[in-house]
Amino acid sequence: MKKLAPLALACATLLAAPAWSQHTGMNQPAAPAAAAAAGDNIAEGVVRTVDKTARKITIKHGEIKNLDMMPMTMVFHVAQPALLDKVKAGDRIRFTAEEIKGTLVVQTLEVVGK
Ligand SMILES: [Cu+2]
Repeated sequence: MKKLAPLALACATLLAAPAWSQHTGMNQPAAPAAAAAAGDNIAEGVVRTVDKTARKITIKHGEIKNLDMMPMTMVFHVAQPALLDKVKAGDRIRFTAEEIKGTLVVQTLEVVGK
């Protein structure tokens, strides 16, 4: 028991130190991130196809943080059909998407390059 006591103390110190440093480390970037929450949800992609009749758009997109999605090519629905009027295949876009009742829906869309 005499040998265990200092060991336990050392372990407690080792565990406590990273826990504290991680905690403060995470808190510092969290504050500005929360303020720019909307900006963080903006994803980038390239339009592959536009289907105005079905109100769908196929986007080769980068990471979508709010959907926890890795880069891929996939079909999205659009919240407003008018969003599809300003894009065509090949356009580079910035967009936001949300999952609504199991369907991924583009909420906003902005062309950043042709
Ligand atoms: Cu995807």
